[in-house]
Amino acid sequence: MFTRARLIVFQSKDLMKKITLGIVIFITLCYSLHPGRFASSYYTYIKHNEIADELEPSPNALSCVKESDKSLCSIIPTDLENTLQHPNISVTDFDMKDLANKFNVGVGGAWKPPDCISQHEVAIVIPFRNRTLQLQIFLSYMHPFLQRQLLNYRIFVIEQGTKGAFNRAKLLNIGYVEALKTYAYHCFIFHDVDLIPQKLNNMYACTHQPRHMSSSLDTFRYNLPYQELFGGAVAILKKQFELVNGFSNIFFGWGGEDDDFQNRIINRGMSLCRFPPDVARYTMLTHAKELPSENRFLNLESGRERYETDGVNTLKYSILKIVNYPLYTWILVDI
Ligand code: NGS
Repeated sequence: MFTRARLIVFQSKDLMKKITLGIVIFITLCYSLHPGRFASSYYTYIKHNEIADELEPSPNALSCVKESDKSLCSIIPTDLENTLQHPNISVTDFDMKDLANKFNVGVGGAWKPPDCISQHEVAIVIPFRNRTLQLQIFLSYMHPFLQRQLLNYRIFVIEQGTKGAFNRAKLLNIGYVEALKTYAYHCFIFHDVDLIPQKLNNMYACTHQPRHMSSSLDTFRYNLPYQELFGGAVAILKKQFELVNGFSNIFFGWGGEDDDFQNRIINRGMSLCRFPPDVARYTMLTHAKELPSENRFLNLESGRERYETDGVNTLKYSILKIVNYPLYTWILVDI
């Protein structure tokens, strides 16, 4: 009897050891598969009172002002009250038509302040396919939002015209190249169509270091899923994007391309920044989750070997159509 009891105690101890070992192996495996393992946290959190100093004005705007009778717009307008913004999720085609007139949006979705020279010359690039309603909600919300910030901006929607896996990163590279054909933008914002900023003081402009803009997302309960995340909406200066050779072109399907982009930036010795969480607040429009790509971890792991040989410098695509719609420039591409 005594021996049997000892045997049971021994066996359960052994079982506990095995369970503990299993848990340790599981955690180690999860960690090693997680994209965050390729980088520790390089983020600086900009404080509220530092935001104005951290914004990088466009040199072109600064030189334009010398030849103009207008003065520079302030780097952050003072009237960006901190109220929560709500997107109108039942926009109609009529609202869309009305918007361009009401907000004086120029053809192709471009606008600049009429009374002063904006210090921010920004191309907003949206990778797109099959999300028409979200695009309408986004545009109807964003034009008034961006105008309140007194930006010189234009919205470019880059649509993958071909079937097969979506290639977000390649569409963003195309947006960069095509936007520069229309104007010498100094700042690029790469932005998913389903993200709606909730704070007007979240400036859609570039900071000295590349910025992760959508770091406080309602679907993540305003927490980051992992510290290194650089997806959703990011702002980067043209010169920095050039330096990292843009995004990799080989990430077909969901996931990993944003982690690779972050690795490229860190590899070039830059650091990253974020606005305070109460400024960087976003709401995400609902949609079905995309199917993760099977190759994403392999592509990510071998990314470093391709920084120089896979990016804007090797980008190949053909334009199927370009239309300057009243609210955005639509570029349909075969990738
Ligand atoms: C990571 C993905 C990123 C993605 C992030 C957040 O796991 O591309 O989740 O996605 N990296 C890999 O798959 C290697 S989210 O939850 O916002 O859809 O951006």
